Amino acid sequence: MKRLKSKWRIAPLVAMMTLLLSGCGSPQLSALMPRGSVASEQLFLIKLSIGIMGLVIVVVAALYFIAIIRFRKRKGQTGYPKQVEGSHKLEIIWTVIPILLLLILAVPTVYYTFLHSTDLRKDPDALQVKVTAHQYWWEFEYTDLGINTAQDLVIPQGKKIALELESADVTHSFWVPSLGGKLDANRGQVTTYYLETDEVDTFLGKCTELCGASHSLMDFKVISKSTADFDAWVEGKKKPVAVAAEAEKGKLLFDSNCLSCHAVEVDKGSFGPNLNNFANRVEIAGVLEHTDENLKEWIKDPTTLKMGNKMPAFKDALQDDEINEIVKYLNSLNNFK
Ligand code: HEC
Ligand SMILES: [Cu+2]
Repeated sequence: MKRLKSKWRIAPLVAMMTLLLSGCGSPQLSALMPRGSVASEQLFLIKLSIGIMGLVIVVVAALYFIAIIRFRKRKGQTGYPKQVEGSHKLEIIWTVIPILLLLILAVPTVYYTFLHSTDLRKDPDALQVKVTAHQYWWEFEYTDLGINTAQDLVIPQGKKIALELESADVTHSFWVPSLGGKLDANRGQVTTYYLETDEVDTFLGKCTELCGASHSLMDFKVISKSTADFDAWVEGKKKPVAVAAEAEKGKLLFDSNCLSCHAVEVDKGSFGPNLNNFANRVEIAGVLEHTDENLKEWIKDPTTLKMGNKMPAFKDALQDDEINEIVKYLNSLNNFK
């Protein structure tokens, strides 16, 4: 009775774990809920290898229990049981079956590994994007379109995105769980890879190579749009930057304090993220909700929000009202109103 009771004590724990674990995974950030062809094919490989390994475990465990139950020493039994050493039949069976299983695993794995690293940089039907990883942000350069942006990778639905990855400093790793991955971004060495999705949504991306103090905050978004919306986005990005009258003061302050690190023209790269059309950035620095308050906090002291990042603090260099003016200017950078 006592033993039974203690067993039941585990029940709430199991129920809690079930609840907790069933909450795991969001459709924007889960390799188990693929939303594009690469991720689906990768999930197929995961299922295939788990299936084969599960089968091996079940068969081996069953044989093990059959052996210890059926062939255990019985009462009155003496001498050695029949020896199977050197049995050709058995040796062929336990050599051929694993070879076959490994072949079933290896053929699709090798096939998809090579397929997914196809270099599409010369493919005229693919959208060309050069990805540069920085501590701790992502730069996206649309080499054919003359667009340089950061944190938000906007892509057209149903088109292959040819990615060319590199790093500006240490090794990072590019991963969009719902769409596929991962792939290292190294300094001085280009790696290639592609992604595609038929859906319109915002997917979450992560750096998955420990790259420094704010590694876990090195997030980005992949925003897929319909072809028409994507074309409109390209057009909007390329419109010349118009400065509203109420943002003039902020622009002057920005030009003298920030322009050395942040390009605002659409096609320029810079030491920090390009801030063209910054008002449309989903989050600030990839991780902070995009509000005026957070933007002010960021400018005042970025390192408390993202440890070790390379933007200097302006809490001593600029007055609060100057920072307010700059925020007004950044909010005015919007061609999509
Ligand atoms: C020394 C170079 C440097 C200067 C000067 C600088 N920044 Fe930055 N800034 C950076 C870097 C690097 C990042 C990326 C930080 C990260 O996420 O790791 C950044 C990020 C940002 C972001 C977030 C961008 C995004 O994509 O979400 C904003 C907004 C920003 N800076 C505003 C400013 C403003 C306003 C000024 C001037 C008052 C300024 N910065 C001055 C280097 C600089
Ligand atoms: Cu990183």
